[in-house]
Amino acid sequence: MNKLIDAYGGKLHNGLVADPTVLQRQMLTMPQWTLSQRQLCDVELLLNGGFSPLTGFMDQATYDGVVNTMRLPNGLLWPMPIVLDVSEDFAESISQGSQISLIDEEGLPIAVLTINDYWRADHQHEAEQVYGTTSKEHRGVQYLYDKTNPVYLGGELQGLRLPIYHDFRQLRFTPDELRREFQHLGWYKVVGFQTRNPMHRAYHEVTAHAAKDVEANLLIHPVVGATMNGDVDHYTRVRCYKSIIKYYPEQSTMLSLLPLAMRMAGPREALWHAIIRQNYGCSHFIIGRDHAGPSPAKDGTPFYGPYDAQELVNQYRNELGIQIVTYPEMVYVEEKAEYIPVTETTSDQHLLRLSGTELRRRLKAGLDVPKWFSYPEVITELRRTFPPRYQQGFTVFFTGLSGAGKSTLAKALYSKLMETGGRSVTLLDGDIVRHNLSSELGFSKHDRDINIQRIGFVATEITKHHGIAICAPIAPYHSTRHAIREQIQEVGGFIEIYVSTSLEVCEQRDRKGLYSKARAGIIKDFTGVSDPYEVPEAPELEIDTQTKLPDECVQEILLKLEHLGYIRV
Ligand code: PPS
Repeated sequence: MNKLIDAYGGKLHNGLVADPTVLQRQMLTMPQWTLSQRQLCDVELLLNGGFSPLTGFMDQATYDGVVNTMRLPNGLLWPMPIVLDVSEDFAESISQGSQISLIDEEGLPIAVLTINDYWRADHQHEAEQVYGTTSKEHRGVQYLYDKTNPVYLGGELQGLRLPIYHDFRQLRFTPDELRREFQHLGWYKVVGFQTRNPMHRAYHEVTAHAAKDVEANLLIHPVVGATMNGDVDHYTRVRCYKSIIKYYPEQSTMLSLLPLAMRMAGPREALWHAIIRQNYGCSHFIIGRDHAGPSPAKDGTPFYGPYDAQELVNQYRNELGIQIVTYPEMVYVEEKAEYIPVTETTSDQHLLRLSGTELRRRLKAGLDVPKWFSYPEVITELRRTFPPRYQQGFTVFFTGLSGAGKSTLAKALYSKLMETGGRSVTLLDGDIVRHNLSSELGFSKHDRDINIQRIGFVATEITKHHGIAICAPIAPYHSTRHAIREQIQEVGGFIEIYVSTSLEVCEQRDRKGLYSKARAGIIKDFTGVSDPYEVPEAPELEIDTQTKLPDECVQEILLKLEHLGYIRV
């Protein structure tokens, strides 16, 4: 089984040209398509043989066959459509038979695609067939509807190079390299394990049991390609995987990273994962509970049954060149102080489980994670990435009219936090930003949006690195505020404070004389006078500087931050 053959017995595909120099020169005159992260992952697996027997993107007939019947034109099983999606505009520049250059985000040429087919995608039909639902609450479907381009291209690939990685190089093996490594180690039976999560004790139980049951070596083969929002980043996960290898019998287990972009398509995805693992040289593949299942719909209904993936793969097991090892959920039984398959538990036993949401809550609150759930090394790694709230970064975002008191409050808050010490605090006041970051911008909607996006970018970086950003622009538009809230909440806290001082009071104060100038028409597009201000709908705090002194307002903010857990007063 260690010969370099693909999942269906052919030669493992290698799509790289022997001498890239000539091709690279020709690419200069071709239309260029910048590959998204997902597309780059697909191209890599098409080129390195991970998607064998596929050697390029599917044409329409192949795509239709795969979407509707999970089969390639030659009858072989293949459950996932693999096409290159491009924009309408880009599609105007191509024709059948033409060649395009595929580049990565840094502009590095990766491959040439010779187009043999292109067509308008039917995303709804694809969602129904591949995901079994058209609900955008399914993360894979949401990606299809919101992030997948409308025109699909099919054609053959000629690869210049595989994408370059600088992280965990010693753990990145192509199918060819991994098979050679198995051969080198004398591993003739290898059971593969797929994961996109940090591995805790239950995962260890499943994998160790599987390896023992089928008398095989174990390959931990986590996906590290484009992941979905909210997943633990692969850097953290890989450090976790590295730390648990020592819990397996010595020299029994290997870790290798798979640059796959998951679709979260449950049963179909499980089948696809099995075929890919055979290409990577595994003889067996583990399918556990809810394999590749997305998070459930908002009302809690899961998109697939917990064992749907096992059922589908079992149905086709005779057609696969890899053997499937299925496992029920492993649960911790308190009385026995051990993990056992849920199917072997009795109703009088206490079963302990900890959901991902509960784990996140405990990490955020700095609470204990029980020993039965995970390993200390894994929890240490997770705590480094997800520190408790009071150690996380956050952004305090003041918004309100000119003269509302934003800068005064921002400065006072800055001083109070600096007085307490122990945190790095950055003040991004409206005027400071305009002077340093956005000096060329005016006050049109377009320019104001760019200004706020820049503030958002800087605040996101500060928040990500566990600092505190205090921003105080007018930020008059709801949609822009919302966009940066979403961006910042991915990496830490976002506390919006609406400084609701009325236009009349701001105008009376008129500290900088700008309102008089605006009324006289000397300043155009002035917020509140000749330009809109959209009042925030649900800020974390609303502060009225008309009824309180600045010191009182700052106390209110500090108490709110403490209440939310971001600081400890
Ligand atoms: S925005 O809309 O968020 O990009 O505005 P911001 O960067 O906060 O800049 C507001 C400061 O610029 C001065 N200024 C104006 N404000 C509003 N509208 C117009 N047309 C305008 N022209 C100049 C004003 O001093 C604002 O400062 P603050 O601190 O808000 O009073």
